[in-house]
Formats: sequence, structure tokens, C-alpha cells
Amino acid sequence: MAPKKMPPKKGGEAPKQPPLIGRFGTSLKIGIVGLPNVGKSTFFNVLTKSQAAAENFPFCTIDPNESRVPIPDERFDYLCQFHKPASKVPAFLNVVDIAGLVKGAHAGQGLGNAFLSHINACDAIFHMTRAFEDEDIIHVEGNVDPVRDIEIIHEELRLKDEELIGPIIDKLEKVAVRGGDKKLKPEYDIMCKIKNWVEDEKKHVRYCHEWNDKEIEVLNKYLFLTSKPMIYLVNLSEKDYIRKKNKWLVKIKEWVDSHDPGAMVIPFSGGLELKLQDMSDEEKEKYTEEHKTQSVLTKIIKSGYAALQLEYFFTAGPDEVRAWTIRKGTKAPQAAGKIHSDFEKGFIMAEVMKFQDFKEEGSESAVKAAGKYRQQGRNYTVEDGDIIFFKFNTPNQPKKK
Ligand SMILES: Nc1nc2c(ncn2[C@@H]2O[C@H](COP(=O)(O)OP(=O)(O)O)[C@@H](O)[C@H]2O)c(=O)[nH]1
Ligand SMILES: [Mg+2]
Repeated sequence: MAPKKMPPKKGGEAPKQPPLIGRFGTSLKIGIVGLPNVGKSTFFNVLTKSQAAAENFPFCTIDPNESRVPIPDERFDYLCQFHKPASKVPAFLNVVDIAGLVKGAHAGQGLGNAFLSHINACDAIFHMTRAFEDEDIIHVEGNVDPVRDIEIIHEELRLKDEELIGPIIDKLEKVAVRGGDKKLKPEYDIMCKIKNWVEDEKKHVRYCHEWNDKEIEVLNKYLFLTSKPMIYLVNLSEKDYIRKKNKWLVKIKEWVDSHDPGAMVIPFSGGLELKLQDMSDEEKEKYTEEHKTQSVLTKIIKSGYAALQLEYFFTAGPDEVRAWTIRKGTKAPQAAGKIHSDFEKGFIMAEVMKFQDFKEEGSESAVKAAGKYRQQGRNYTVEDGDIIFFKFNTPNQPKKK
């Protein structure tokens, strides 16, 4: 049967991005959250050790539970190979290993409040669930049931938000309703809508993709736990991961699709990743080929970065090849400001090459000769992977006559 043709969407084929709720800035973190003993620390350790150890970036470990994981990127590798620069600086994903949450955490159970404050400091969440059986590894709830586990974690986060929302509404009510301060009435109304969604409908803020700009402004002021983007990681046994089969996978996917529409579910195997990590490159290749499988770490790291709505552009030359993290949608002058504030203040133009053009043409001069080297002004929105050379006036220096 031929699939029905979808009517063309307005404004292109790209699916609508969920609204941008969260802190601004580019030093954002993603936290690993889940029940105890589901494989969070195993995942954190393979992430941290994988590229970090291999490339020997000395500044990766921030503290034992927090780490900067270099983003694997073929374009970056290509630029490094091409320029053989003295210094290489990739983009990083900041990852935090948060101790296990248990039922009742919102009320302080099992150091719950400390954990929840760690989650609060993160901007997105890797939600790790356990779908592997292993009698030697205790499950806090007695048996493996990742859908139930997801619901436990979600309920803790939601209850914590409920706790936060109450006093905010009380305070606004005092001023905006009883005090007659009209300025705060819109915020009060919006908070009532949020309260209805979280408390009465029992949903996470993130589930709704229809928040308008004013509502997002209020959500960004309070940064509720349930507004943080979430990626679901399903920790499978090596065997199930390789055969891509596990009785929970479909159930988890269905649950996520109906509750948290648009969120990613990524199957993963802590056991396999650990094993691969201890192998040499040749052994790894042999093993993955033999078992027709491969590590999923790169995909997870990239997805985490994308969930934070981050991307990067490159500066590249013999001195340095570097990826500069920006928020999606950043204009050229603000992107320049990532390198130095003077670049933004004195911005003249951005000279931009697309990575693909650079690779195809083989050199900067060939790109220029092909007419694909573009001079862009203040209104240019930087795209992921752009190779940019900024031209700027030095401020504070007397203008030449
Ligand atoms: N069988 C099996 N055990 C795992 C897997 N991932 C982690 N474990 C084990 O489960 C236990 C708890 O893992 P850990 O990463 O410390 O869990 P955390 O409490 O969520 O941080 C450890 O003994 C791990 O070796 C897996 O994929 N398969
Ligand atoms: Mg742990």
C-alpha cells in the first residue's frame, strides 16, 4: 500500500521545534537522572573516558561528578587534519552524574532535595532507565519495569514543581489580585495556567508545545524542573542491544510518544560500551563488525547537545582549529562576541565558508574561486558548521584619517 502523501507544511518541511524554554548562554549542562542502579555512573564513566582519555584533554573533569565531553565531529577532525594546527579545541557537552532519585525525593527522601537541586542546575536531562535483567544488581523497586520507573522519576520532578508553583502564585495573588497591581496580572494569569497544567492535569511543562512568547518568558523566569528537555536512554543488556530487541522498548516508546511527544528514546548498553572502551581500535572494529553492532555514544552526545539548542561554528587555521558554541539562531555579531567582545563591538562582516564547500573545493582559495566564499553582514544567522573569519574594527583605537 502506498503511503498517503502528507500535505505540504507551511514554511518548509522541518518539524516545528519545541519552544525554547531555559537559561540563555552557552555554558549549559545536561544531567543524568534516574533511579539508583540503572547504569547512570557507568554511562557517565564511559562518556568521560571515551574521547577525553583518547584525546587527552586535560581540562575535562570538572569534579568527580561533572565532566566536559568533547563532541565527536567529522568536520572538526577534517579541519584538524587539513590545517595540522598547534591547538585544537572542539565543542564540549557538560555532563553531570546526579545520584539516584528515589520515590519521595521531592519530600526529602534519600537526600532527595539535594538531588533535585542538582537537577535544577542542569538545563536538560538524560533520563536513564534500566531494561536489563541482572539478579546480582538490586533494583530499588524489586523488579525491572522501566515504564513504572519513568513514572516514578517524572512524578518526583512534577511534585517538586508543584511545591515551587504554590508560593509563586500566592505571592502574585497578594500583589496582582488583592493588591490591585495591574502590571503583574498577566504573570499571575500565566502562572495559573501553568499551575493548572502541572498540578491539575499532572503534566510536565515540556509536554506542551503551544506555550506562547509571554508564557515562555514566565517559564524562563522560574525554570521549572519539568520544563527541561529530556532524552530517554534505555539501558539494555549487550545481547538485547545487539539484536535490537527487548520487551520494554516498544512500551517505553509508546509511553514517551503519548506523554512526552517529540522526545527521543535511545537504546543503549552500558555493558557493551564498557567492553568496547577497554578495547584497542582494531579490536573494537573487529568486535563490532562480528556482532553487527556499534557504539551509540556519539549519537547520545550529539543529541544531548542538540537538546540544549546549541550548535557551533568553526574558526580554522594553522594556529588553531576551534569550535565555538552558540545558541541556535545566533546572529553573526553575537557569534563574533563569543570569541572576543571587541569582535562584536567592532563587527564589520563575517566571511563564511560552508564546511561542505570547503571539503569539496579542497582549499579556501578554491572556495573563493568558485564564488562560494560569502561576506555576511550583521543580520546573518550563523549556521551549524560554518567556517568563519570575522572582520572587525578595533574599538578604543583612534580612527585612522
Ligand atoms: N548487566 C549489566 N549491568 C550493568 C549495566 N550497566 C550498569 N550495570 C551495573 O549495574 C550496577 C549499577 O550501575 P551504576 O552505573 O553504578 O548505576 P547508577 O546507580 O545508576 O549510577 C553496577 O554494578 C554496574 O556494573 C548493563 O548494561 N548490564
Ligand atoms: Mg551512580
